[in-house]
Amino acid sequence: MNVAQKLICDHLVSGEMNPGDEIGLRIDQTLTQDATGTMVMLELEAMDLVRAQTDVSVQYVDHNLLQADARNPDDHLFLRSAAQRFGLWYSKPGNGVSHPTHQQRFGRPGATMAGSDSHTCAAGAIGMLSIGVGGLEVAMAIAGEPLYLRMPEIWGVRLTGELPAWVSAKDVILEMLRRHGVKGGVGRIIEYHGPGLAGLSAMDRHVIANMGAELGATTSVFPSDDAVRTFLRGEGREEDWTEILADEDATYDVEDEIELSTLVPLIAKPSSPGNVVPVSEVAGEPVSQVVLGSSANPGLRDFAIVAEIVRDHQSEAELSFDVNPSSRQILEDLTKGGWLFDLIKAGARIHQSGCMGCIGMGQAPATGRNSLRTMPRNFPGRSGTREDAVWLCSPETLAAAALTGKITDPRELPDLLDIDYPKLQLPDSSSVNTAMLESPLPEDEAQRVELVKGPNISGLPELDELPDHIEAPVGLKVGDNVSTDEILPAGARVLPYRSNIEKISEFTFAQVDEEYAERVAALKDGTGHLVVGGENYGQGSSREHAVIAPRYLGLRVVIAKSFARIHWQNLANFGILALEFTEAGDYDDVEQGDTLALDGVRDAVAQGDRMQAKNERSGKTYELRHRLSPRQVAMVLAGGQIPLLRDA
Ligand code: MIC
Repeated sequence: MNVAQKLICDHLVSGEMNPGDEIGLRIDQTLTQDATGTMVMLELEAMDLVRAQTDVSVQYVDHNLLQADARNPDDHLFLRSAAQRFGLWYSKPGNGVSHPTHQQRFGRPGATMAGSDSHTCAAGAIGMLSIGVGGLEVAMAIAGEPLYLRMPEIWGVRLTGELPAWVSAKDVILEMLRRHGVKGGVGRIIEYHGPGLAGLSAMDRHVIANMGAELGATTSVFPSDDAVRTFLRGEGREEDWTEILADEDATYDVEDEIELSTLVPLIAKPSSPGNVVPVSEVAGEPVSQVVLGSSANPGLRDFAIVAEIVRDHQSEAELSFDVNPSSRQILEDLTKGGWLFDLIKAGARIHQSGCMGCIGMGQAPATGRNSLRTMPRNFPGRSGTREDAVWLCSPETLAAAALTGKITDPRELPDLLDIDYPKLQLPDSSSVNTAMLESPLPEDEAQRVELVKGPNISGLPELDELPDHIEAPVGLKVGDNVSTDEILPAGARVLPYRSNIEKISEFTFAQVDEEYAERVAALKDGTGHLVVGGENYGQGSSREHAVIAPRYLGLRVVIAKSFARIHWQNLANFGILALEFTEAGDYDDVEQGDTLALDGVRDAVAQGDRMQAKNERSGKTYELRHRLSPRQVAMVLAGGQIPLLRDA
């Protein structure tokens, strides 16, 4: 078996490991962050959960960090009280980005994890099977229920050779995106193997595993080998290491190879992680901001390399050089190693540990100006600037731009500025800092904790069952690869309403069509509405708000050419019927505003996978299909997982 199969086999509680079949997995650990966690905690409350059933569950606060008013701090207090009430660890605001912090403090080779963040897959770096899902699925996992998913194909990517100077792990995952695009990983687990692994540390692997989410993959997996052991030893947790390697004769459903020595510095152009080109092709573009940090380049190495490149130089005068340390541990190590000094001296603005600009929580770029970031995503408007131009690159490429004020191939730095590629000397062990981590309360104390709810925290909306006859207008028609950042925007203006569905629903699709929310709200208590989408509808984040908010506005059916995995699961969890066109051309026939009629919906969903929709304007009938499992059919019919549980 390969590593992914071993991890699945060890945790399989239902189904067979045949690609496409629904399987159930026992979940050992969960990760929630604040922007999705408030919903998860409300869901646990709705389920009357007594205590978390997992080995380890951690509630992080890393996204909604700016405290422009009382909303975010109120949510922090709510999350702390919920973590105490349900027996979770609590990682305080400023302690760090969930993914690297989890890898440093809690990750364990061989364990499974479900996380309400699409980049949960990063933990695959240390031989975990770690999957990003919607909040409700994490709530179920905390309650001890299995995680259900379709058995993915295993995509073996053999790495050979060594990375050349000025090229690093980020360029490996950008190469994957250059080759395969944002849909390339759908329905697959990416497993990295081969001799090239020897030169990649556990944090380098985190960079690669993390952005498997951008390929649409179910998760990414690395073996647990010596590099993982070295990492855990450095974190003072060598006893958590176990070796997990693919068998010598392991095979993969799909095979690919990257010879690392042939890679060049790469960059994803605005506004998709799939728009990857060599840096040299776009060199000379003016840059007004660079932002270093996030779960996509979180390691000490990623900050130290930039510090050493910019050492004794100044960042370009007009440019804003923003640095978001990924965790307090890393901040402590950057300080001890003197790297923080180099960054500050070169003109960096040092922000608190957390996601910050990655999710548009501050650091919005100026209008029409290029911003280079080491982050994982650059979907339109995600930065908080409506018409933004965000590029994704490695720390080396970022450092070159910081010094020159232009996109610059970092391999030019020796000639341009007499800077050689630094040979980093990193400490063997990291500064283990647990000052901002609170452990679960003992059960008797936990039971006495009251949830602290500020005025911004509202309950979950009532969800009624799926109607049998739907005759409703297409409230919006969108194209291919629409991301959840477009469905329910990020940014400092919207994020503080993550615990208030009524309010956040006003921002639904605002990035695409500012009038959508008002238009469809008028139909909410009448016909409701449908949305029509292209390929890979709902790519990107795990935020279930991108489903709950439009559902609150009366969305009952989405018809698309195809769906992204997490969003598709979220739609079912909240009782929205996800249907796919089966015939080319039907998508083109639909116009926004057309009324579609679907008859006998309940029987059609329950008894098969086909149904029809008639377009009253064009007179055309579309043949549609759903891919729901019987388990999902039951929840869609009931109006969602919560009413299904309540009625059980
Ligand atoms: C993201 O990177 O898009 C986020 C913000 O971390 C999301 C979660 C969210 O929307 O809260 C994700 O990746 O799932």
